[in-house]
Amino acid sequence: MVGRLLRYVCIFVVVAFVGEVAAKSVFPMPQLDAVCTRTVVRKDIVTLAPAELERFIRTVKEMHRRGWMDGFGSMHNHISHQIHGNEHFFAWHRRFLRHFEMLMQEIDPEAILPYWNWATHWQNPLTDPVLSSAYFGGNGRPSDNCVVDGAEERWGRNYPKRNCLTRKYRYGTSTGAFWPMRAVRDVMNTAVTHAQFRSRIENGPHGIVHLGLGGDFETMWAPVDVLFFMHHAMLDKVWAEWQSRDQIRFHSVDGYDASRQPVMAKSLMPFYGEEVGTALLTNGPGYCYIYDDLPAPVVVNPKRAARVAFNAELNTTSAEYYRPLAPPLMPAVAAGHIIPTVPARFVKPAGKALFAKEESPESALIEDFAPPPPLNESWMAKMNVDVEEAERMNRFVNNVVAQINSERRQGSNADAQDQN
Ligand SMILES: [Cu+2]
Repeated sequence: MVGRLLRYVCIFVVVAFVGEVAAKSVFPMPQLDAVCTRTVVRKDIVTLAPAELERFIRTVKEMHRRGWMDGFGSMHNHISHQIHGNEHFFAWHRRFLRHFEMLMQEIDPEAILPYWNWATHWQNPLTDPVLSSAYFGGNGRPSDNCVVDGAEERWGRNYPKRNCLTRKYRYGTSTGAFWPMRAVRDVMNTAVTHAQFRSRIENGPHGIVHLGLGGDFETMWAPVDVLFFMHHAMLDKVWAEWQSRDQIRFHSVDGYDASRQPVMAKSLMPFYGEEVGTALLTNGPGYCYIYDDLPAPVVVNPKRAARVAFNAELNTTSAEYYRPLAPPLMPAVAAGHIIPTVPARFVKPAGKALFAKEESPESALIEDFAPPPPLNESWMAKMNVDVEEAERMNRFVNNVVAQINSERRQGSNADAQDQN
């Protein structure tokens, strides 16, 4: 009964969405190819050669001109509750990114979606070239939050209503910190199930970037901004890296969908109606891409992979699929979802110098990195966010940043002593 009801709801959503976009412009929904005729490499946008960057920007400007960005924003908004806060998140967004890339290639067959590595400038995103006028521009202007620099300079949108493309940094002129790669890696190292991994990434680094940029970027029509696709390509890469650590992750998922039905490889992705299992390999049929700093996923027969995994347990020397992992920083989470309560951030002792007198005064010049702030409540409610998980992830990333700060202080003391 619930299933039937849900099917009608889905049909209604699809009809409403198609009707809305069709009324304004044609939004193409190409089928995935059955085979890969080539496999392309998605790169970090800041490593693109000038001609590659120019090609990318020219292509997305044409997509915008054709009204396709509105189509992506509308589509994402209509089914948002089905694709966030549950196990469709990663596979569905991978399919959505491929949809975007296929439309890019309809305009220019050589165009490839790059990713935005927000971890590179996690501590101060204002210094990130991607948010500069040479790439995709920064904050919206104060008067109306319109983006007025970069590739999307003075872009308009027609969805959800006619307006300029907006960004409104979370703290006025700053976004707040994002996640350092070390924290992302720790999640990769410690999350065992798809559900654990998805929940930690979605409620952690994924959310903090959406909220930090603000404006359209913190809404469910965020795909009207091309930066959305580069942000999610980064998340897709992180997922691909986590998958590559265990063959079985190329073949199966776990957890539940929005209506608490199990999500399996055979489950159908919202809207696209294709099996989740078809989206588990970046270089699988219809997807046909890899990431620049990850090895191409090798398709192994799942039964054989299971056998190898079993053998690996018997004989650790044949454990070819189990690379040794860095010591986890959050073992308690892996074991049972509880993070020990530790001071959330490094606090300078009030009224005291940061370092004792015998320490080098140079070291006191090093300012601590600030950790990413917590997600805010109204956004979490809108995004279907798991509030407890978001709080856990905030405590977790605070601990990682505290550790980075303490290493920097130690390193700087050691440097100072070397010079003495
Ligand atoms: Cu999304």
